[in-house]
Amino acid sequence: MDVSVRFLDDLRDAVGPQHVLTDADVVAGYTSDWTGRFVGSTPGVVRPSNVVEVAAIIEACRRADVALVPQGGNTGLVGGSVPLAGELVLSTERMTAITDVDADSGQLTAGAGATLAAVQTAATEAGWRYGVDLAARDSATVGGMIATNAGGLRVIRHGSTRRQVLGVEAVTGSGRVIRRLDGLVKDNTGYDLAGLLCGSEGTLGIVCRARLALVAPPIGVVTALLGFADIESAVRAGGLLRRSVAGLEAVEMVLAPGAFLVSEVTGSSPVLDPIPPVQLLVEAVGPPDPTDSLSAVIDEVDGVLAVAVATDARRSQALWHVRDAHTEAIARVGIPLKFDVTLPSRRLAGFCREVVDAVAEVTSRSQTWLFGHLADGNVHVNVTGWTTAEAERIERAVLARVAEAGGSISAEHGIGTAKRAWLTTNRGTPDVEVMAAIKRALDPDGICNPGVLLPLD
Ligand code: FAD
Ligand code: 2HG
Ligand code: ZN
Repeated sequence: MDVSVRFLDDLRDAVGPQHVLTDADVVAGYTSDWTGRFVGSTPGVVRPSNVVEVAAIIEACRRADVALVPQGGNTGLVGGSVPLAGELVLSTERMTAITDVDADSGQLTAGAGATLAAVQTAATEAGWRYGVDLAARDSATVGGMIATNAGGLRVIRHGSTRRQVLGVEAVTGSGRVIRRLDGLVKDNTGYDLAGLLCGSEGTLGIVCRARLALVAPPIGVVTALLGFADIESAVRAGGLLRRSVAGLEAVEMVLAPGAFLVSEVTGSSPVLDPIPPVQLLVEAVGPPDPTDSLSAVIDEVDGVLAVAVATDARRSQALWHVRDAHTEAIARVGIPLKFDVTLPSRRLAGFCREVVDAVAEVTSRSQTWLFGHLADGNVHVNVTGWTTAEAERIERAVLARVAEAGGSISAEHGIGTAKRAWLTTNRGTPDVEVMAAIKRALDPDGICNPGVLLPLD
């Protein structure tokens, strides 16, 4: 997209000349996504430090009819954070302040560019904990996590990002500043605008700050790795664990091919050896100390082939490794096609079997990797070894099957550019029409991330 000298001058006036990057080598660092699958170009990267500067950028974009893509940690996995049609990039990397930490109410205010790890540290220092965790914690930002309504590893206990957000400060595409950072736990004064921005993927406006609720810190953590012969047994175990273990925080699934890959790529010895066909990583927290109650329930689980248990942080990390390292390990095999789907629990095991065969029918050279958040019915399907000519057929093999099974084509990563063609199939025309009306109301000039989420007309 060509932009005028006048437009760039307006941006420089808004944020200071040193925060408008146009050097080709420098901006190249903002134009490709984490997977390497989505690569674009941009006339510049603008780096505001606060809401006033963001509002001025939005105003300049509206005047000049220039579209922008908000970018946080750029760890998104659906091609939503990069300028695929030559948009301006608005980077939140300077908006990192964490302020107004309230140890009494368990709340803090975080800038959109603050990383998840920084929020977790601030929460811990205040004697609390942040409810969301995911492996990209060192780079993923508060703004990106709100925009994608990120889920992660503890959704069964604390919910996705939306549940942690008490209010936001944001600038809509129409230039309006909305701000509710008082941290009211109860507030029924009309539409929930912060909730609306959760999962909006930068299409309605820019999140600048958020008031986040914290959760009580755990006292006593027990982690277990359980081996099973098949996914059916693992799903049944997940149900029993959920109804029997009070402080259950995680029930994550990995399969043997992924576990072998993690061992090979990272040079680590598998905790369960021989590697079983299916493993569940289970974590429960106290108070009271959950070790005995989790062990008692594990004794009742049918079909357990092997067990490892950890009650200290170092050993627990060793158990988590096989799950945490999956995304990075798969990236070493090749650029993956990523699908992030939810199935009704009763369809999960069947889907996992069928999807591997369905992808193999499209191309026998590809490899399908399955893992995910079993207790949420959320499976991550990654396919490596595909060619561009095969991508669309693989997409159909996976996503049509999900839609038919009554599942969701995006459990937690969002629609981005990768899945926008599938949104109407999954949500239906009335839903998508309402979404488009909301988009028009908040972003009448269509300047905020126009290439993502909503299908092309
Ligand atoms: P970006 O990638 O920069 O942007 C993501 C989207 O948000 C884009 O559409 C962008 O335009 C928009 N956006 C960014 N900032 C703003 C803002 N301030 N205002 C408005 N819109 C904005 N995701 C999960 O849900 N669960 C997981 O368990 C998980 N694990 C991961 C593990 C790894 C190793 C990796 C690489 C990714 C993982 N992800 C996971 C995906 C990713 O981390 C999340 O989607 C995260 O929320 C993205 O944050 P980000 O700051 O990197 O956002
Ligand atoms: C996870 O659960 C993330 O580890 C990433 O959501 C999933 O790499 C993926 O497909
Ligand atoms: Zn996930």
